[in-house]
Amino acid sequence: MRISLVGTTRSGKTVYLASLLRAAFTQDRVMRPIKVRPGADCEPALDLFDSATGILCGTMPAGTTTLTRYQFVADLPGSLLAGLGKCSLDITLTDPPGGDCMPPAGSSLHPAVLADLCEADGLLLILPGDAAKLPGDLCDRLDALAQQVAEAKGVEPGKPVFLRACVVVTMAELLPAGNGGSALDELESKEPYDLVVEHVGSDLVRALRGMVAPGGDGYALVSAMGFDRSTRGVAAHREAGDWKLVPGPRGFDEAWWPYRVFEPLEFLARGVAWRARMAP
Ligand SMILES: Nc1nc2c(ncn2[C@@H]2O[C@H](COP(=O)(O)OP(=O)(O)O)[C@@H](O)[C@H]2O)c(=O)[nH]1
Ligand SMILES: [Mg+2]
Repeated sequence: MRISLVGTTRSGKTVYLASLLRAAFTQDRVMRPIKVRPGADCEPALDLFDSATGILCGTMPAGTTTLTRYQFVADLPGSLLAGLGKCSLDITLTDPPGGDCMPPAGSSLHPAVLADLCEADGLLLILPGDAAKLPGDLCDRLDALAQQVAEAKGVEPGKPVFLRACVVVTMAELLPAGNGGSALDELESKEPYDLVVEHVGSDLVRALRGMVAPGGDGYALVSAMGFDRSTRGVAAHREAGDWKLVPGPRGFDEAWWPYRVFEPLEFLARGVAWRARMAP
């Protein structure tokens, strides 16, 4: 199954991918670990794999002036108990120069981004949990994307263009308003769907549902930078508008506690996701 990853500039795409590549190496034992690896011979993905820890700690790779196409493979293990077979996802992110793979309505998608979307069975839409990074015209951008994909694929208006689509709010640790409890406990006490609607509005849900068959829409809250294990609060620190992880004396592997980063992949692959996965 092929997945196309999209999101506006600064929505957290690169950092989320870095977290997926790095998460299989954390100290946390997970029952059925999912592994995400660079696609065969994909130089940009291999570079991202090598610099993943630095990226999570706030060292961003230099922006490129050329189109960069990243390919990854996610291996999902099977489960005899749940009657699930193994499966794998081919995940692609095409970063046009300037970085906007989801331009405002009225401007066309980059042809390479459109080509990827037309090949994809699933859409992974990254949205930033940091409201300052959320564009006001998100819904128009998603409608415009759907329309261009439908046109290019020759799909009738109103018919689904993807098998599944998942809205992924990353930096989700920033969503809880913090009324006394820890950010983690507050986040866990709410339904992802409700928080997504609160954060981006129900118009976006309507736009998403228009792209898939009934039941094909999913909602996930993830955090690449995650939580502080001892305080259960936000782990990242803000520096001049950007967030950085500072691992401290225990080192990166001991300190890093990402939040539910694999859930969107489970949903896209299988149409269901167990909330127990990667739960801190
Ligand atoms: N607090 C927090 N900030 C994040 C997280 N992921 C990304 N960010 C912030 O968002 C910025 C943009 O992320 P990036 O992945 O470069 O966005 P892209 O343009 O979509 O690739 C980063 O520099 C971080 O400051 C996260 O999980 N938590
Ligand atoms: Mg990026």
